[in-house]
Amino acid sequence: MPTFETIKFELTDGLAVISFNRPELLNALNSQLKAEFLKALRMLNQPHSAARALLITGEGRGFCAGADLAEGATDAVDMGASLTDTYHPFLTELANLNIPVVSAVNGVAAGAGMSIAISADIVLASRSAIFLQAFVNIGLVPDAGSTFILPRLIGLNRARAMMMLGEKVTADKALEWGMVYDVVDDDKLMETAKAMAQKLANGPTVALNGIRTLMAQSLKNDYQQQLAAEAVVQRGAGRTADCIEGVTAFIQKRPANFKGI
Ligand code: T3D
Repeated sequence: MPTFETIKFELTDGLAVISFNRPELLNALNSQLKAEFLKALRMLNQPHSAARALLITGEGRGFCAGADLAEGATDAVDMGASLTDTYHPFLTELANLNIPVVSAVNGVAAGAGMSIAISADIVLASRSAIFLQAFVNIGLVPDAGSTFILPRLIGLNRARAMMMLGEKVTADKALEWGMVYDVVDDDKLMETAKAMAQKLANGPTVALNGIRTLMAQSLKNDYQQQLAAEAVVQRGAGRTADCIEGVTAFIQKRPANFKGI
């Protein structure tokens, strides 16, 4: 297991937990953190990985304040190149994971930090969490996937307003808008998020990955294409030991014991 400094990484009972770990700067993304996050995600994407679910959160009072503005944020920097070289690799690795991803948003999620938070399959927020499309406040456009994900979650009108106004959105408002799955009291966030992520880690991994795949495809397919995609993915899920176990457990009126195969 590599040693990380700017993230914490644990893998227990099939559940991987990545915590951004620069709490004094609200877990702002410097080069080292981006590289370590990428490395951890690559480990999870190895065929032999024991991980069956991933939980992402932040240490301290923030989830992630986006790009570290103290690190090279000058007009001499080519920010397009910075995105393609240092953000897109981890965002792509995250999108390509074949396990479900939960984010536990424990505080402010701003800029690219918000992009990471809302790219999870299930977003849980603490009641004091804040979502901020901070980019416009420093003269930038939203990036790290925000312009793809956010309008799909909350619609064009709200997404555009968040992006143009650069105002903080509370967790309760994010819930009302459909940006997060649930909001829980601050002191219950990690317990709730870990229980949810562990349930996914104990689940039928092939089917869960199939759901990820189908949800991603539904963003671009028409109805007939999506029906065809469901048939392909269901063929795979229907051939797993977990499907046999699920049906057998139902008939035998007992909880299923999924193995992820
Ligand atoms: O090339 C590229 O990298 C392009 C990619 C861009 C992607 C982006 O993410 S652009 C957007 C970058 N993020 C921001 O603009 C957010 C900046 N931060 C804030 O607006 C506020 O800090 C927050 C609203 C997030 C939180 O406010 P508050 O009052 O709760 O905390 P604070 O006091 O502002 O911050 C606490 C500390 O964290 C403070 O340091 P200090 O004074 O205690 O030494 C602050 O400077 C530091 N901090 C917060 N955000 C960042 C940061 N340091 C570096 N980079 C940050 N993004």
